[in-house]
Amino acid sequence: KNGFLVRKVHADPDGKKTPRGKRGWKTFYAILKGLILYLQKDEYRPDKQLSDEDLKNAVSIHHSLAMRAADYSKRPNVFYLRTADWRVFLFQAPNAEQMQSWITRINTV
Ligand code: I3P
Repeated sequence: KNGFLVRKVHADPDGKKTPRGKRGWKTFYAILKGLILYLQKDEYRPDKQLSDEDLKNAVSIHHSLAMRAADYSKRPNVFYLRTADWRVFLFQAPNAEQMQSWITRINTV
């Protein structure tokens, strides 16, 4: 599965609150491949190698949990992703259907 997602980093490993200055929303082209959610700055091109930045932004979804961010009302179609190392991301999908589809895909791998 792939598509555009807007990401906010909410908590760093061990659930530590992400410091100010690093909590802004940023658009990525997301690609879910196996147990890795790749977040690229540009749209995917098969010929293009992943940059260091792309690898740094990749998230392991092994033992992670996605759920609708029912308590977050500033933006629509937002879901939480809590990773195995207790990082927390918010992701905004383009619409409700895409949001649900990402949640289902992440939770059923
Ligand atoms: C953050 C940015 C986010 C905001 C966050 C700010 O600043 O303005 O949009 O989250 O608020 O800290 P920065 O880009 O300097 O990190 P919201 O959009 O959810 O308000 P927060 O610290 O209350 O999460």
